[in-house]
Amino acid sequence: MNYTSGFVTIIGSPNVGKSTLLNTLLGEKIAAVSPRPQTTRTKISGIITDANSQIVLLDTPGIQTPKNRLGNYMKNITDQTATQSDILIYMLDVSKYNFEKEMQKIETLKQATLFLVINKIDLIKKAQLLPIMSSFSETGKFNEIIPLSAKKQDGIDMLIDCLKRYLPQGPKFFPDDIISDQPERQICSELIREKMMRLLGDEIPYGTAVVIEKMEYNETKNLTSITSIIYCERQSHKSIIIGKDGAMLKKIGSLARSDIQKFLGARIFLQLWVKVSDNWRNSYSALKDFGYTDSDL
Ligand SMILES: Nc1nc2c(ncn2[C@@H]2O[C@H](COP(=O)(O)OP(=O)(O)OP(=O)(O)O)[C@@H](O)[C@H]2O)c(=O)[nH]1
Ligand SMILES: [Mg+2]
Repeated sequence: MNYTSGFVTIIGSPNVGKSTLLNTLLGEKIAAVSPRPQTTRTKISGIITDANSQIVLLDTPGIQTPKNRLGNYMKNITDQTATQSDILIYMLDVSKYNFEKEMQKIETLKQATLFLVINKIDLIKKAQLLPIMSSFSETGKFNEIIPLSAKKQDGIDMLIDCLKRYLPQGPKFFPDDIISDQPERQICSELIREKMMRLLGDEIPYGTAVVIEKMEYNETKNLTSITSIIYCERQSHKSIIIGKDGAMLKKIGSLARSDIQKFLGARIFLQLWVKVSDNWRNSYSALKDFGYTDSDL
């Protein structure tokens, strides 16, 4: 009785900290986070359950103008996810925002319940925050305005309390121990791709996609064997991803293995292969093969 539940979508410009917030709220790392914009490419779900409520959080790709078919997919998935939620969280980076530009984007939103999350408050002085909050509050657009630091885990409880107050009555959609309805394979591929966003320079990581070819659990050994293919757009990129004597690929693999091990709670044997797929970001069939599927591409 009186159970509340609902879908909460987080949107905002690239790099404001949406995926960091999802991971912090869950207390587990399932979403890729990097200092580069456009890290997230698809919808990532995280489920927070307690005795009285269930929040299904949806992290989305940062709002931007598409430059290719992958970009169209990212925009569509963000737009669709935003309209399907009970509560919409618009997030901005307090250290790097433009009031007029943010408000232009916010004016286009048609959500009944809209929260403004002002992230990265650890980067400014406390005294600076109040006038910023007032200026957004004066617009009358938001049901709640919540300042926080997703990275330093400051203000998180306040956000959860606010979300719970606005959730409609509803059923428990997922069992207690489920933290995401995302396939394990997809989360693993995101954790591998994240390492490239962090380790590789220039445009190279933006042209990579990661596909899990095989994932097999051996119970007697408590070992999961994963074979994964990294696709990139050029032969020269492949050489850089592999690195001198395979050093870069080794680094990507070892960091990814550590994250996947924590996520799956099993020992991991991770094999990575690198292949070239020319101009895949504009190829409908390659996008489909790599898991970026949307009817409106
Ligand atoms: N100082 C500080 N940095 C943060 C905070 N939250 C996130 N970051 C950093 O901001 C960068 C971007 O974080 P993400 O979570 O990947 O941002 P995002 O909004 O998901 O980005 P896209 O997926 O590209 O749209 C990373 O380097 C994070 O560590 C915060 O509260 N404080
Ligand atoms: Mg993200």
